Amino acid sequence: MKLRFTPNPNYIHKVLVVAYEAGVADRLTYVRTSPFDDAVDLGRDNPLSKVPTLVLDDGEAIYGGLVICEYLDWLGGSRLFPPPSPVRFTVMTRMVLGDGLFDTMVLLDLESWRPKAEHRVDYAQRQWDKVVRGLDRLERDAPGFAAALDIGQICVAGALSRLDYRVKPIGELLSPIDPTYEWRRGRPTLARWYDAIKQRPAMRFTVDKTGTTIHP
Ligand SMILES: N[C@@H](CCC(=O)N[C@@H](CS)C(=O)NCC(=O)O)C(=O)O
Repeated sequence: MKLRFTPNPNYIHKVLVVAYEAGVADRLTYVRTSPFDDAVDLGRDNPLSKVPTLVLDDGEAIYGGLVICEYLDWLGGSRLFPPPSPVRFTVMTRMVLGDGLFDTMVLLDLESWRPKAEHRVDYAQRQWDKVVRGLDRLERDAPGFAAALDIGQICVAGALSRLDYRVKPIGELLSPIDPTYEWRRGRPTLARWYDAIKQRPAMRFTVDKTGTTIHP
């Protein structure tokens, strides 16, 4: 199986965490793919031309990071996705919130690449409001996070790591909105939970630019 993705050791990648926790990380070949490089043939595997994309040994592709996560969880029998039950819906909703916050940070990132004079402050404000509301919800819910790791927690950890990935252009974009953009402030429970969970080996498992795995 070939995983096409953008490796970035600066933040937690949900597919890598699931691959590691499910015990299937060594069954994957990791192929660094930049979706923004027109020369790349990603569109052949995934019409949406997005990473992550998982290409199976028979050439069929699975895409949508969360679908890839569920596939790897099923392959490894690891139960990071709970079976149908009320708990599953709680976990899956948390999964969507965490993943949505990550995607919102990507949108802010893309906006920050525009020349500073062209930054759309109203657009950035709208995206940032989602981040603030999401973080406040997670601070409220954090005491109830299950002791066992699940896909909801993995996606929340991914989002928080993305918020910690503080590159200068994002700071410039957010400066008229929230100059510190420090998610930990006023959210001590979430911060404590994150500091503990990011010590798990799976959260530190990564892949370098050549596709070589770096085990914690
Ligand atoms: N939440 C989605 C996000 C996929 C996504 O938007 N990936 C970006 C990573 S930078 C991408 O490939 N963008 C390329 C594009 O939008 O053309 C997932 O996990 O599959």
